[in-house]
Amino acid sequence: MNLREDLALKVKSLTQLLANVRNVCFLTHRDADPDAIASLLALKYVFEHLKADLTTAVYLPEGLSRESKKLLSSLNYVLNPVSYLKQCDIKVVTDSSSHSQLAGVGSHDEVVKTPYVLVDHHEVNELVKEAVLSFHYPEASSTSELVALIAHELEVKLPSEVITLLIAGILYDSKVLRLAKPTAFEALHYLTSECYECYVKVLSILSGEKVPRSETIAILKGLARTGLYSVGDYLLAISCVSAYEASVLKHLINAGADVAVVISRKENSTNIYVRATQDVIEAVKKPLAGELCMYLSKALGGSGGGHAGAAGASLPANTKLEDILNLLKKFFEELKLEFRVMEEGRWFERCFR
Ligand SMILES: [Mn+2]
Repeated sequence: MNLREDLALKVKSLTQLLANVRNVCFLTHRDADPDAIASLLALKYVFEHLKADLTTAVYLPEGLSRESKKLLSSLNYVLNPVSYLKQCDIKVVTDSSSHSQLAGVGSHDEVVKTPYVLVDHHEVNELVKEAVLSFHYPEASSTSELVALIAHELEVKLPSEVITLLIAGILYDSKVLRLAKPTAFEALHYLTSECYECYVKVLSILSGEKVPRSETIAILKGLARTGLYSVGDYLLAISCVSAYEASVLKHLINAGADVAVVISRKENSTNIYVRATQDVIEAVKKPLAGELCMYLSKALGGSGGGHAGAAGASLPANTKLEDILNLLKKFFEELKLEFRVMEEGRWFERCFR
């Protein structure tokens, strides 16, 4: 029997089960990620839709993850979880694989013993054995896709915010489909045929918050001014901006630079920010960004340090361009990485006029 046939049978049992209950408690794992909260809320919608007089409560041990909070707030979804479960005829547990993930359940002993329905996709799951009904399909890439297929089987028409949540849950757990299984595509086919805009909305939420215009301008200016250097087989990008240095660095590294340096001239200091990729850090066997910042500040005065991949230095305001370039050259040559100019750019015009 394939997953869809098995699921169809279990959906029948679920409908029968629902006929005999009035109070349902919904639970998911601690620090609920988007798949956990999406599958929980969608299933709650399905239950309430099937039985209008149902009383439901949501319990989240240790609340929501950062991504889940962002997801719900971008959908203006107001969730009122309870801090204590008093009584339920049945529990519904989504996306959880062990008792410890549900630990900290603030509830009556009675609630702990209450029979539960499980919907989950974790390979190893100790909750399956005692469940009264378990939709346990390790061949699925997310719990959200299972809930979508349950809703489909029950012919429950989902509202757009629930569809959006489920798509987000599927994309989150499948790492934007890189780990997606056939059931994810089946579920997405169903969900996007119902609401294609929901998919577009999830993509925009996942691609991050809207970047303020001033930041976009700083990024584009920073990229336009970038100078490109080779250090051994690696690429070093240097730019200059007066704000949003971290965003410019991120874009330089995303564009393929192995080491990125952004200089920012402030009234009382010349600030240097450095990023280095794991590749180059491993090659030089040194906490590269931190050491470079320390090296510059020792030679020029000021202070500097940080991690292997990200660091900063604050140098004197009157620091000269030639000094920085000479020190960069020396630093990399001491690491046996030959320093060469590939394309000067015009970052220094902006920083050292
Ligand atoms: Mn999951």
